Amino acid sequence: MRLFLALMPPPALRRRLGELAERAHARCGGRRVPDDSLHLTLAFLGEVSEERAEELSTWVEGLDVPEGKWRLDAWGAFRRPGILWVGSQMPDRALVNLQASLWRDLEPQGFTGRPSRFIPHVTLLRRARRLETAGLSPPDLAWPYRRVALLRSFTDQDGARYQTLARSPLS
Ligand code: 2AM
Repeated sequence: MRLFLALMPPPALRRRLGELAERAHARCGGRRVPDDSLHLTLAFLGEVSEERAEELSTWVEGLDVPEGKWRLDAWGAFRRPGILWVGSQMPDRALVNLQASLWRDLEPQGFTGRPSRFIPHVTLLRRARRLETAGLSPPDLAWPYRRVALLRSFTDQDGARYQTLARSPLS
């Protein structure tokens, strides 16, 4: 199964992110990520066996995640796959530290997908027709977080769907 670690937004923020996705979609087209699927990826783990997934769940359930607040104040894009995202002008130090601490545990477990540069972002649109955000008012949202989720990604007729396998305890 395909697994990744992420932060999932609290419900009120999820709605606000959904509104941003709606505005971005009206301007840029493409496939809007459904509200239920909005997330911040901290580590993409790729294909993992069921046994490995159980070990990862146990590890996640024992993680001590410091709580934090991420400020989202910028639009951004990854040109090649046509991804439009919301994130921050400067990578948030606490999130960068959290991502690094997760990879410090994952690498000795044999996971090799650590990106050379971590750009914290929430994907709102995939395969956007245009990636022009100049006409959109800048985002100004705060994301309070306390725990990390281990998610399974699978595809159905509506595109990618996610299932939560485990969550770290509340800090
Ligand atoms: P995203 O955060 O930019 O959308 C689940 O598939 C999540 O893991 C996606 O949201 C995606 O990033 C990220 N992801 C998917 N495939 C990936 C890959 N090959 N390398 C890195 N991240 C990937």
